[in-house]
Amino acid sequence: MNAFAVTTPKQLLPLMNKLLALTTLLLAPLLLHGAEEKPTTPAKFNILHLHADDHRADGLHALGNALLQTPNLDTLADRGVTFTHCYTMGSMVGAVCLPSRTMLLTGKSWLRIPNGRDKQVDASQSLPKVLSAVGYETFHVGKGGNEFTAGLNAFDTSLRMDDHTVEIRRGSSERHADATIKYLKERTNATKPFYIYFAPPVPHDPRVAAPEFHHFYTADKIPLPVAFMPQHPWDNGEMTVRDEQLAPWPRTPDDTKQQLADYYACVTGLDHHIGRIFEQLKATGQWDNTIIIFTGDNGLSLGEHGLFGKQNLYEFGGMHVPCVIAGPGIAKNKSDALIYLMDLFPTLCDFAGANIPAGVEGKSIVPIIKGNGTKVRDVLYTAYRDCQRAVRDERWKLIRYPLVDKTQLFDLSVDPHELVNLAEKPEHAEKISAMTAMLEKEMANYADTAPLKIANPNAAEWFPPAPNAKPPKKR
Ligand SMILES: [Ca+2]
Repeated sequence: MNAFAVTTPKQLLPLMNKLLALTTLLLAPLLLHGAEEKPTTPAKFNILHLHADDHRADGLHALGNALLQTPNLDTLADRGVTFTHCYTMGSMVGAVCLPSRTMLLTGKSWLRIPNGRDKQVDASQSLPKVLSAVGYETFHVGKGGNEFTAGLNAFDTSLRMDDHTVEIRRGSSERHADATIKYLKERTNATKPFYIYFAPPVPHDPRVAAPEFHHFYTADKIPLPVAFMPQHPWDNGEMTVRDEQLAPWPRTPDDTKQQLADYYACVTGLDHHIGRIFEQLKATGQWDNTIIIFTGDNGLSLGEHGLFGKQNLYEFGGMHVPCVIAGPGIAKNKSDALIYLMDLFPTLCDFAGANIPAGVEGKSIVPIIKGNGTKVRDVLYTAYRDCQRAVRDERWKLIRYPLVDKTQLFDLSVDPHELVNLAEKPEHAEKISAMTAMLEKEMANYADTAPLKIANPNAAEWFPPAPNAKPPKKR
């Protein structure tokens, strides 16, 4: 059966009306004789959304990291659509997770969800509510901190596991998978389709997995990232945020390799336990009936450009995330369309046959998944607080740092790791003007009024804190 044959209400309406008329006609004699047959509703596919925490866009073997061992999640890329250019739009706080998750569950852009926190964001039209209204049973298991609480409360069941200590975190993937498997086992006779939002705090730091997963990776065998630098070339406005303090300054090759090894161990552990969920789906006959989505809430730098956090706009950095969608009726494909995580909101509505609520700004990527389109927007903008703004098209990318009056221009077609700043070359002045205008237009579209130039910019040069200095105050 084709997944989309049952999920496009406009096309289906005439057919459904005909079917209803036919059913009524056929059942009329039975009903007259007191028979108990009831008209059945069309079957819908289950939705399993696997949403990892701080998962890099290249964070699977199938997504380009040859060292990583992720055999289970790789099967999704082997049979579904891989979106290579998916992003979260931006963040007004260091915890990029928070607005990212709120945008996902509301379908709205970063500045239209106040600061992403529960009390200021309306959850009445959140994704679980919308899917529930068209007959889905909704289940969430995941972290409770830095989350859109009202959105989580909108699920029929929401299990929060706050895995703050290192020892508890070691078993996080396993416990989240256990809870999901238990849910699947206990609903074997359920008549409703499910929407599962599986969102464990992995591979977010602390980067600890069960020992068997750490054995897969030896630090000295891991190459340094292509864009490794001991220090970012200037103050990007968020140099000492919590995540950046996870590694010493200047960044060292040994420490960076160890952090990569630990991160990879967590990813492989997550993949292993997701494999157990897949087995359970197969055991209960749901595998062929379930659309599976794998994404991350935000990306992460791991030594690139001297950074270790998600508070930056580099491609191998904070906003770029993995996105793979597989399931019934979805053919294997790869798309470089510029998409946002919030596009999943209307996409899931289309899968489920739900109307998209007013105010949703994401765009359904179902046409791309179906092979009926190649893109949903021409350019993509990302933002971090008031200190970084970026815009990219298929080839060019501009990053602007207003607080220190710095600009970067990259030709991503030849420089995917963003190593050669063309903004320093006068022949690119025209391109910078065009990209700046493009950025201003996107900012206006998303109600972003932050200035791209300020009157008295700070000095760009940056000096790391002394090794034993007190951690800087949180802003
Ligand atoms: Ca995160």
